[in-house]
Amino acid sequence: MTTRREKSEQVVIEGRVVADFGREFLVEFADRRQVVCTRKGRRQDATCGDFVEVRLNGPAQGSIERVGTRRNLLFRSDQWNEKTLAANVDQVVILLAPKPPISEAFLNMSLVACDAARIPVVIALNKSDLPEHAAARKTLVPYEKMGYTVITMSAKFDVAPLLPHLEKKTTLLVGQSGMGKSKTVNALVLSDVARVGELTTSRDSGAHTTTFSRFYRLDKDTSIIDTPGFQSFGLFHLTEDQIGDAMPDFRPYLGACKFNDCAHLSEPGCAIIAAVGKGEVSAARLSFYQVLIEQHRELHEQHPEWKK
Ligand SMILES: Nc1nc2c(ncn2[C@@H]2O[C@H](COP(=O)(O)OP(=O)(O)O)[C@@H](O)[C@H]2O)c(=O)[nH]1
Ligand SMILES: [Mg+2]
Ligand SMILES: [Zn+2]
Repeated sequence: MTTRREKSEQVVIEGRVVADFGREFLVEFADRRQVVCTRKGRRQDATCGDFVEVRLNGPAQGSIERVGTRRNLLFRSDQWNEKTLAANVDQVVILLAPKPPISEAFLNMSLVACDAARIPVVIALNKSDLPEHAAARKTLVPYEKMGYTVITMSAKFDVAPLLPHLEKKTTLLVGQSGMGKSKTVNALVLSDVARVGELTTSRDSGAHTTTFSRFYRLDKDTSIIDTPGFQSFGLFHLTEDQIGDAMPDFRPYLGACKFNDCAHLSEPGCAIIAAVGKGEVSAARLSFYQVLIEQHRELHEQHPEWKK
């Protein structure tokens, strides 16, 4: 048993969470030493990218005593739970591919999540070596017009287009399973550290997965976080207003609707519906937003225990 006196002599070291296994965390110290840590009684309040204070219980074992204030936090949520992806990142790269095909719903939801968390985004279309690539690239032109940076790359043959965007930043890589996130990390780290195309053992999911967020250092000031594959970027935690505010193409018109509480669904005098009529906002984006708001209302009605 540890006496009180011994406890006060144990060292507290500052580090950064480099892997979030759910119950356990891998924390890296300034000297690059990594230690497996627990966080007793407060599950889920530490995540990849967090700056933490660790009390060492052994040479490679510790417990997280304190989680530092976060600059930002990206997570997704549905009616049942919230899943943190990472904290303290400089930007998010949303990785897409021509195959499996681009899900614009996933892209739009990721864009809203990042904007609501005030995290800049780069949209990267991977697998530029595939013949389906040119058609997929065309679907991203409207996003470029909204002001998003769009790049094309191939994790298999050429990650160079991504490099200038990563420099001196902590980047969180998100995307549906099979887009090439792990392959991209391996190309950047120049050794196979991330698990590519790994099949889960669980039969019902059946998807290629990385099962937890993991932080990789590319150089002193540059790092990238690989995230687990997930199919939907749930936005249950946002209010309807936050969703509208997180759409940069809507922003110039917000506040110009006839009704102050306009939800831009079918209200008369809606400035966003009018902007779609004039071709200034895309009908597809309005439709994405309206479907999202309708689903959102339905879910919140079924789960009134959640504060909106
Ligand atoms: N042709 C081609 N295949 C790729 C490319 N990047 C990844 N892949 C393949 O796509 C599959 C999924 O890659 P993975 O990195 O596991 O995707 P993740 O689920 O997003 O981490 C693997 O079979 C990769 O070899 C690419 O640039 N071109
Ligand atoms: Mg992966
Ligand atoms: Zn409106």
